[in-house]
Amino acid sequence: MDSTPQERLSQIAKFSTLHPRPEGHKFAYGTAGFRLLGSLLDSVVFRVGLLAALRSRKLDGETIGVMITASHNPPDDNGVKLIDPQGEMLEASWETYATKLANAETDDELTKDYLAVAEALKINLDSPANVVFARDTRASGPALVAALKDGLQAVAADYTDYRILTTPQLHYVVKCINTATTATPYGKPTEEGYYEKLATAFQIVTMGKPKPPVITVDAANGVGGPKLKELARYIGSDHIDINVVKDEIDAVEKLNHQCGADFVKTQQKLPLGLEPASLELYASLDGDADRIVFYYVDEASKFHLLDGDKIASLVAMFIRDLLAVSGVDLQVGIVQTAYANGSSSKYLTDILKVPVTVTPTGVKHLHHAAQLFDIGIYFEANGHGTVLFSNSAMKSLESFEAQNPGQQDAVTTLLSLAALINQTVGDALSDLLLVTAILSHKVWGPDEWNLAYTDLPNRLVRVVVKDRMAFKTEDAERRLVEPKGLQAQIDALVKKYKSGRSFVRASGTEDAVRVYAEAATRLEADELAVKVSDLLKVL
Ligand code: 16G
Ligand code: MG
Repeated sequence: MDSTPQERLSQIAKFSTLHPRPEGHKFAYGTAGFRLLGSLLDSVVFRVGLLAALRSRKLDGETIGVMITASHNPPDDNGVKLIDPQGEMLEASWETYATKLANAETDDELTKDYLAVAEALKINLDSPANVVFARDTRASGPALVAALKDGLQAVAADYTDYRILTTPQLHYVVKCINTATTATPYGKPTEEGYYEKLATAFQIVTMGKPKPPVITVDAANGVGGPKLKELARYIGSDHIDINVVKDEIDAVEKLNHQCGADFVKTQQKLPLGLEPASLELYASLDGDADRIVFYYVDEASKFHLLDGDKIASLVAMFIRDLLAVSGVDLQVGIVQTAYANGSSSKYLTDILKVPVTVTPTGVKHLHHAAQLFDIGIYFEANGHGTVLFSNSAMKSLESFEAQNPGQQDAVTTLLSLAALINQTVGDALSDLLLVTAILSHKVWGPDEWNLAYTDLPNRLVRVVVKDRMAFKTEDAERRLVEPKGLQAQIDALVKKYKSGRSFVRASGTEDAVRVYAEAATRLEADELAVKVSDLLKVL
């Protein structure tokens, strides 16, 4: 039944009074959505409900996803982000509306802002709205889900609660729902559908190959633990051996604590308490399982990190070789950020001869750049990433007439890889299967994988400054434009170091700037990082 604008206003206001905005906080929808202390998020999540419904209505009732998670952040934090119909990140122009609604001071202002967005975008508020949502394992999750439901009810949106999922699982579900009646349905829009699709694809990709190396996975005591165990059960122990550790989801305070992908990558060391066997393969997920890094220790107990750059290189090599065998002519491209180790970019460009594009940090930037290739491989060094097969690439592969069994094998493997890889967003579980499947094909352990190139020693430093917004960059964040004069000082320092490289950018998720430095030796990389950081301290 159609309602009047007045009735709508009062309905939203009625619910909104139950979710008052905490005073003195400025909220911003950033690279990872809204993210802050869970106790401050109630009003924000309620308002995200309003926005999700608007977004769905704007897109003719296509289903929008809302994920409640704070990824690798400490247990008391939480966050919320929207997922667009094809399983992509929210369209950037809508981030402003999200920020606007979140910051409305009063219930009145909120309803006005809401109607203003609807009017500006010509949204029919009586049309259907469909939203699905899920959360990670954080203690603040259930209360935030209640706030979200109130937001959805306030604007009469239809919704389905998928309860606890990894972030990439929800992205998968959103895409499945919105492609269900198209010529290329993505899969069954359920958690089981996700496991079935990945398990079947993994079995096909590795058919006739030896079992991949046994892998021990640190699940950061987050949602990835139980989900990975379930996935492993679908695949079966005849095909893969996955040993999950750090899977205490009920010990909420242990989430991401001295373990997980972010800890291992930034500290460049093992999760606390892990006692690795030499030359065995290990991996760490983050708190919502959209990110993964691998590692191992060698016979001399030396720790070796196999990060997003190493994953990209392994995958690029494998796909390039399969294409060469198959004879299908498709263009492969790699997308990295400024954080990619210089050695990886050199290996990809000079040895594999695959074009490398560099974008600013943040999944959405890499994702869009990867869409420009037939097969676009993107990974951030921190372990976020996936591979995108364009529609035309899929058609070429599906219609290819193989001349011999070798070609047929290669094409079948490529097609199953496309099913194995979660193409909506980087997915730690899917990436884990991708890597292990490649290792199974190559009959490699982690040390053989690591041989492709040697990382330049590097250091990442977090520096708290007075105003991080004063740091403006260009050239995919590799150079500072402001504060004026600073880049010239960095250049002068970098010149003194063999294979030196350093850049400074404002964090999108924390109130700080980050300094990255790499150089020929560990000592020099550390020194360069310290010297560049010192430049910032005088500001
Ligand atoms: C967010 C981004 C991640 C990026 C990181 C950078 C998504 C889903 N996540 O976690 O891609 O690497 O921010 O953080 O886009 P920073 O701006 O604090 O360095
Ligand atoms: Mg994450």
